[in-house]
Amino acid sequence: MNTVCILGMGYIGLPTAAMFATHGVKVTGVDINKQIINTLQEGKIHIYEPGLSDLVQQAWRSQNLKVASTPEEADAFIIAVPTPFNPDKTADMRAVISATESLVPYLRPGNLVVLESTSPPRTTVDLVKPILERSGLKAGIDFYLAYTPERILPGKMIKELIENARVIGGITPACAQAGRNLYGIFVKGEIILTDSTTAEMVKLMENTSRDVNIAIANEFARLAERVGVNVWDAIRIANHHPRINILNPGPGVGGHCISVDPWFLVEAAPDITPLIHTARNVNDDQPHHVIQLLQRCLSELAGKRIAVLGLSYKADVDDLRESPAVEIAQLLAKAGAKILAYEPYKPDAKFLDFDTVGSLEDVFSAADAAIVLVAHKTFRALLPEQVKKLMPGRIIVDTVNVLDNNLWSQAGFTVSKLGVGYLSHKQLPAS
Ligand code: SAJ
Repeated sequence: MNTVCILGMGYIGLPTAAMFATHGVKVTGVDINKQIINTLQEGKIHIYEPGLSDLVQQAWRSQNLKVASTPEEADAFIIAVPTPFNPDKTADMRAVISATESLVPYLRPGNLVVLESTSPPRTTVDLVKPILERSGLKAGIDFYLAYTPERILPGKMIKELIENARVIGGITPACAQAGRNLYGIFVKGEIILTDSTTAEMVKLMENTSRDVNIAIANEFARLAERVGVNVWDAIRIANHHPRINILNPGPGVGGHCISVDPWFLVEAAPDITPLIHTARNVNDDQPHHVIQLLQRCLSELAGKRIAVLGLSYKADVDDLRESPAVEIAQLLAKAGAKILAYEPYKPDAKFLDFDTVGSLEDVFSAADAAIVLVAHKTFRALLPEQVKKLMPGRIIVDTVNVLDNNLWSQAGFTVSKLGVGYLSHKQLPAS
């Protein structure tokens, strides 16, 4: 495989394109968004991900990468476009459909087409295959067709792209093998071949399993608050058990994967997925739980000036999609609080319903209270003496367990932590 055309230059398509280009493959990166194409052509990238900028620079220097607004002929096509959900939580497959349609005129016998977008079970055979066959070519006979889910973790993408095990599901064994020939160019992790529907399920099962496990951690946090226990201590102790690995509670589950993918399984079979559905609801409800926590500390939200620390969906990434932190800031603003929010990885992000600032100094400057919503490095490093000089108020709420309660209490702050019961929270009166 000497040439690859990748549709979608987002969080997955761009690093994949750069990876192939730096491994000697001629790559055309396609995106329908002109702004993304312009940014890339200027030698910049539109995504923050450690190491990605260097990798893309290397790809440009290799002269194997080019970007364009429309596809062109290639040995292999990779579809890496978003699959968000509709307001009714059903999968929005419009981008997959139009990307697949756009490559039909360029499809030639012997080509390989790979879908990477997270998709409901059977998408490759029931949706993508019939569209591609409009070319007059037969999938599995005239061209190869496969599904390979991306499983890289934002924040560690480059390493995981190379080292993670890769699942490749073909609509025939030969299609899976063709996928192996392509991804074997840079993947060092094990390549596991299967059929396309199994590969789709594997991806959805992984993210759903994580969602359900986070939901139980969030429920444990609520229980701990009720019975007067510190859930973070309890989880640490429980995880000493050789077969237990409880995840962390937090302000909710965000991002474009874990908070979305379980719905694809619920959509596929609503009558037999009550656990998945409930876990989604528990995690979706967590921002409201955080609001209650704040309400207990401040008694009244209306008129209070609150410094919101972090807006991204998780620590040390710049991605604000489906972020519970953004939802919490919006809910607080709706309750009449005056919000100043600071997101160190996207200091220029603007929102309609609350204000943002570009520095720690500004976010604390007039606040009655602060709330940490994301465990960014900057917030982990906060010291009470520093914040004392910046913030007039002395209330701080920690939803991600980054503050040392003793240290902050000794410095004169009232610290409230998600998952820590009032009985073990001497400074807080019971609500
Ligand atoms: N979260 C918790 N508690 C935890 C772990 C995470 O509340 O113990 C929250 C995070 O703060 C965040 C959300 O869950 O809001 C999701 O974060 P994450 O780090 O668990 O996952 P993502 O969405 O960044 O990436 C996931 C990964 N999937 C799994 O770990 C099974 C990644 O490997 C996938 O490639 C990615 O989804 C994807 O693209 O599907």
